[in-house]
Amino acid sequence: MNVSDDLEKNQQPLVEREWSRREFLLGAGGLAVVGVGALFAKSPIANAFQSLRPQTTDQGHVRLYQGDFYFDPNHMQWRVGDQVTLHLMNQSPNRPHEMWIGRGFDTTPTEFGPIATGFHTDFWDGVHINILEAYHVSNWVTNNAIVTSQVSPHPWLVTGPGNGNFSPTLEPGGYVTWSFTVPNKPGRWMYGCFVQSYIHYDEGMRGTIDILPAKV
Ligand SMILES: [Cu+2]
Repeated sequence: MNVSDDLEKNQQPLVEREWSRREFLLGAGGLAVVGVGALFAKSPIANAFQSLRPQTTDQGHVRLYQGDFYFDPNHMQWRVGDQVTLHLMNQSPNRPHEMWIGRGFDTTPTEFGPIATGFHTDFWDGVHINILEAYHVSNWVTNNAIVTSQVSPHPWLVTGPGNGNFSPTLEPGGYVTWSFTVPNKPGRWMYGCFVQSYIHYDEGMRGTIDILPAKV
């Protein structure tokens, strides 16, 4: 018997043990999932769970990450009247990103046809915001939002209408935090980044926010 045969012989049971253990774990896991699923499907808890699920809202501190080219998460659910403190962080190592919230598109004609360059309706119109934190901000257009408090200094703040929609633009590694009360604008809204016109948005820097009516 040579050395390699001997090794093979010694290792064989080990491999088998590993395999069977993995198989056991997978099998047990599968069974557990099926078991819980079956239990839920039959129990009234399933119905309660389903009816509760659409009610889940992002409130309090909400974290939203920007990257090349995505928002994480790309869906949020807010409720009218809730207090939200939004932390927006640009995790890109080398690209600036912005964040608009709106509905409908404004388009610009190009040689390839019209492209969307921003949202037509600005979600932030008339909304009171408190700017709590700002780090490595290129600029922050406030448009028709009402800034009730802000950090200082704030040379990056571009106040008043006529400069585009409400949108902070963050440098790589930058972040901002602002708080607001979710305005009475229920329904589906979109968020997105329109840096380089439509390119970031088209590459995936977009998401949706469902705003639920106020709790009665
Ligand atoms: Cu972007």
